[in-house]
Amino acid sequence: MKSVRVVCAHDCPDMCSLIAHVEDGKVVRVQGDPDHPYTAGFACGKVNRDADLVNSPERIRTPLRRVGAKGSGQFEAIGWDEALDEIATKWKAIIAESGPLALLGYAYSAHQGLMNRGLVNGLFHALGSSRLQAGTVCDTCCEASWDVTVGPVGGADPESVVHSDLVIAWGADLAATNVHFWALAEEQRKKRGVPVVVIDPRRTRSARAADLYLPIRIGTDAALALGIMHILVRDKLADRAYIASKTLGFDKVECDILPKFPPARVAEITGLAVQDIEKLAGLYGRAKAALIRLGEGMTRLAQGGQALRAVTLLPGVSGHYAVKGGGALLLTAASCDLNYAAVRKPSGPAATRLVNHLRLGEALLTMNDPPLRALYISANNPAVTCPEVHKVQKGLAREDLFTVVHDPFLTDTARWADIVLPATSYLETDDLYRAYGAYWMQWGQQAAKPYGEARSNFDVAQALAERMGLTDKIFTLAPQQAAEEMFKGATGPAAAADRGKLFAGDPIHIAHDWDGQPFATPSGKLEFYSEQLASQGVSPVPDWEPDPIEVADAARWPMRLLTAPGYFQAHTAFSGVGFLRNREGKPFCVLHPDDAKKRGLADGAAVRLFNDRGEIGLLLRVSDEIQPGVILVPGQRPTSEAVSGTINMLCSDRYTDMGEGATYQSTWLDVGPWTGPGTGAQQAAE
Ligand SMILES: Nc1nc2c(c(=O)[nH]1)N[C@H]1C(S)=C(S)[C@@H](COP(=O)(O)OP(=O)(O)OC[C@H]3O[C@@H](n4cnc5c(=O)[nH]c(N)nc54)[C@H](O)[C@@H]3O)O[C@H]1N2
Ligand SMILES: Nc1nc2c(c(=O)[nH]1)N[C@H]1C(S)=C(S)[C@@H](COP(=O)(O)OP(=O)(O)OC[C@H]3O[C@@H](n4cnc5c(=O)[nH]c(N)nc54)[C@H](O)[C@@H]3O)O[C@H]1N2
Ligand code: SF4
Ligand SMILES: [Mo]
Repeated sequence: MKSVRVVCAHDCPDMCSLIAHVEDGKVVRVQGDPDHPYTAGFACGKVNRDADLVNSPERIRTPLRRVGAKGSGQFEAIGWDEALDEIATKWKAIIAESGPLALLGYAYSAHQGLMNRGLVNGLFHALGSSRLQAGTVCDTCCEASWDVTVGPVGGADPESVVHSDLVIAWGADLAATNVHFWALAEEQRKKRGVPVVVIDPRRTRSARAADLYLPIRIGTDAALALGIMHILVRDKLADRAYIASKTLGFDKVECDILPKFPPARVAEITGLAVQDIEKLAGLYGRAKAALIRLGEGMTRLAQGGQALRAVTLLPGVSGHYAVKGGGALLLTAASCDLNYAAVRKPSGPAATRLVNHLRLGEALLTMNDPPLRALYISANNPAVTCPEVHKVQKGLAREDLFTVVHDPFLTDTARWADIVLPATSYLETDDLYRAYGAYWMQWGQQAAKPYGEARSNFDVAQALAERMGLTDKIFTLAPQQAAEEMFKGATGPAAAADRGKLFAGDPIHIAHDWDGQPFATPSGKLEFYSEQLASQGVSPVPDWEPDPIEVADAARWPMRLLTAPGYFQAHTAFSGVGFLRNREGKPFCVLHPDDAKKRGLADGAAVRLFNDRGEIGLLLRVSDEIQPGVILVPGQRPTSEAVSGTINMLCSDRYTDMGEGATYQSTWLDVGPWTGPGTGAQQAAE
């Protein structure tokens, strides 16, 4: 048995260094690297099972060609050359007739490696095809909000929490999505008595462990943040020197906005107790180095940008942005200045037609001049994870659409494909990684032989580039040589990395030696007033107002959707592991006991969730971890696992106020007994 140091490629801020134990070219166990300071010797509950993921008997072994009707899931095995030739022939014919805009490459984040993620995009960039405006299903709202406020620059180093005297998890279930930061925060709490506050509509695992938990009403975070500012000003806890030297426009907020948010009104809006709001403001105002971990949870709704922006401004009022261990952390990646374009944009037009990631269905159904005729999906499962899934399915069902899916598994999306290609996982390919929630960079080498005939994203992008006649050098380089290209023109700590050590597998710390949080806004300051927002027609100062469409929906439907990460499933990426599927349980929703009682719904029964967009069937869990009026649906699960359907069938593809992101939680619905095939008792017994 040998041990290979690898890097976790799953979509997660921690980017763990891992040790893969390998026997006869097969990974038999994966564990956290004890010699990586942030990973600290442990992986999460999901990745501890990654040996089961890479060796899953559910993986695809060979390329497949559709033989049945679209979506029937009937395929025949074919060879790689046959598959790649067929793809290239089709693409060339489509380009000849309709131009390259008729092609769409759709690849996002399930492989965090910069090569395996980047080169697929590089292929479509060089082909001049329509391009994916990627990430709108995920982080573009929070990123746009952070960028107009702080600028495109990383936030606090999570490891600086050793200097913090207060930690606030705001819209982030750290015990699920950021376990290494959570472990560090817990350690500070135990060792130094640093209080941990959780602000979340769900009493999550993190919330249950917190010193103070605020069960905030969904979509009201801006009001709470402004209420805290109101109290800080009232109690003379605002850092006036910091505000004067490092921020822009606070006077306007103080005059026009804060008077609207006294504690009593904030309590009314947020559903929180006045005492809790006062307690939080007192804790925050008196702390010397409070660290806010900003989660994306608060941004997954119509006014999500305003929510995150208001919270991001808080350390500007307290002055904690100046202090080690204080400030805010959303993402860190913007401060890793590698030359990404070397891989992602080798050649091709600078601008092209864009397809918003969350409106794939709409694009497939309505785009014209030219219509989308070929779709290549790599490392995504939009038939489950995109809102308005019905539209996505209708688009994928088009007979005149040539769809290729590259994935280790025959996903819901792959079932619609004309050609399916088997993909390797991170354990079967080389790549360069940099974390998006910590300041680390690392090379991960291939640990195992590919499963069956699986090939990596990088490899397939090169093979297709060759067949399409692309001559950019990047399509001929080995992964390490391609990674070297990213250092040309790079700046900052990443550029200064010792590449000998890097490519030998050593983790490289790439934290900047900042004296306080830098601001990369047009003014160079933390912007309480944003001219950029004003020019987009968005309130340039933070504010909270009810969203008119949400108000109208709330008048028609009794319940609001709360979406949260799964503990043992992350989207559908681990659905090939039976153990984890069972740990997570069959796809379920959670109702407060009052709501369940009102409808005569019992714990364990199959229930019907419905709105104007359709209906789905899930199993019911009754729990007071959420407030009445809310239906929690954790994760997005494949349709085959559920009583019926998947949650995104009920979610609209409306955009957020900033960054054109997804608004899953601006979804209203109702719930009742399941009346379709399969009864609650049968489902629960399965
Ligand atoms: N209702 C609702 N919907 C949501 C969210 C929500 O909160 N609520 N969250 C959204 C968010 S944040 C995100 S990021 C998206 C995620 O959306 P997706 O990216 O579509 O998520 P996954 O289900 O993880 O799909 C990833 C696919 O990549 C495959 N894969 C893994 N590794 C590789 C590889 O190396 N190569 C290739 N080719 N394939 C690979 C996996 O098998 C899996 O099928 O979902 C969004 N959807
Ligand atoms: N185990 C696990 N880990 C994951 C993932 C996963 O699915 N499972 N997904 C990965 C991906 S792709 C991403 S983008 C990250 C996302 O990770 P996070 O940034 O943590 O974001 P979310 O998972 O969307 O939601 C986090 C929390 O926000 C809460 N929330 C929802 N609405 C509101 C609100 O209006 N206000 C407040 N204050 N809180 C709210 C939810 O209840 C949830 O507990 O996690 C990554 N890590
Ligand atoms: S915590 Fe995140 S980075 Fe670490 S092993 Fe789990 S998924 Fe991978
Ligand atoms: Mo995400």
